[in-house]
Amino acid sequence: MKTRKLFHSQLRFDQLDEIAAMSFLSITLISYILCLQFFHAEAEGVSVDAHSEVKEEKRFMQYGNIEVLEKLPHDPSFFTQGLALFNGSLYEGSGMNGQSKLRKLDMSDPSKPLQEIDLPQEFFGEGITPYKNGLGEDRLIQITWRERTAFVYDPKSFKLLFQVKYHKETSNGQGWGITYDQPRNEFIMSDGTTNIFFWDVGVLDSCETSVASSETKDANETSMCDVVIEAARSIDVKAKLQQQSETPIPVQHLNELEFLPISTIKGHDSPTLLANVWYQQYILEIDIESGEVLKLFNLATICPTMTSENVLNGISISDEGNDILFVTGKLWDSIYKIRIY
Ligand SMILES: [Ca+2]
Repeated sequence: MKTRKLFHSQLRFDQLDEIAAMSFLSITLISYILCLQFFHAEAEGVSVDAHSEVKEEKRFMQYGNIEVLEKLPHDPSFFTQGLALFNGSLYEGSGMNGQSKLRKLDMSDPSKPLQEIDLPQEFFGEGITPYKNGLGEDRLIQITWRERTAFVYDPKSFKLLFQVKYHKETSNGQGWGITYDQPRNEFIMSDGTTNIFFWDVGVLDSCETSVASSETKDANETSMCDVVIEAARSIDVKAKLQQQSETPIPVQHLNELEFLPISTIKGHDSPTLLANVWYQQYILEIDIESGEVLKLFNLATICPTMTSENVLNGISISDEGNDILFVTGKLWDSIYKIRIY
């Protein structure tokens, strides 16, 4: 946490001066993206379709659009780390030691929780996602930042079923975002680097079975399962921009994730991954096979002025269509329902 806060401070300092910020960011993807957006508006017209005659490796990232459909209230004290829809309701996880929670939101007023559970003080909550266990039962998992521990809940009863201590799951041992690819029964996880990891949900079934069969002496005691999770595969996320060289640019600090069953890109038949990037005001649509950034959605019009750590950090699909999302951020006072296209 300390390291992270120091890094935040560095970024905030740099962001005080626009020129300095542009200079600082020039070594990262966002500089290229912002420069392109600022100086080359015509780039927005470039699409994969427009280059359909060009070979696959020559494709460039597209620029998508957003339409704000609704502005809903959000708890401005909530340090949002994960947002996910289950059974018509939004679930939200928060971070910070001593303030990490899982909530089921009241959809008539999402600033209020219908149900809530706290993580112990020593855990810094991160991403959340619903999934189905091997018996087809609904579960919800919440990962943690550096504690290599996940919490598994029954999303209906809000009961904590068990904890998982995991190992070797990411490049740096950290957990940032998580989402669920149901057709492949895989978790998709970020760790704040350029890497995205995929691991078999079935790993947790043996945990759940062993927990269910064991007799817990104390009803208040949570069962713990210890597993080694080997990522089934991983991808490096990179973007190829129109004005740049042939070498794709790696995208660092991938954070909150959302699996998108149907791509927003016409003719792209595979599911994609949505990710927001720490301290940036956009969402990326990523090819889950190659790691290629297919599309960028600029959310600057709804992101509040960055004053501290109040960054964009919550993406969930809705039940109103694949292209309708809920988005929010750390300490934001609003959740937005948006359409992406
Ligand atoms: Ca999400």
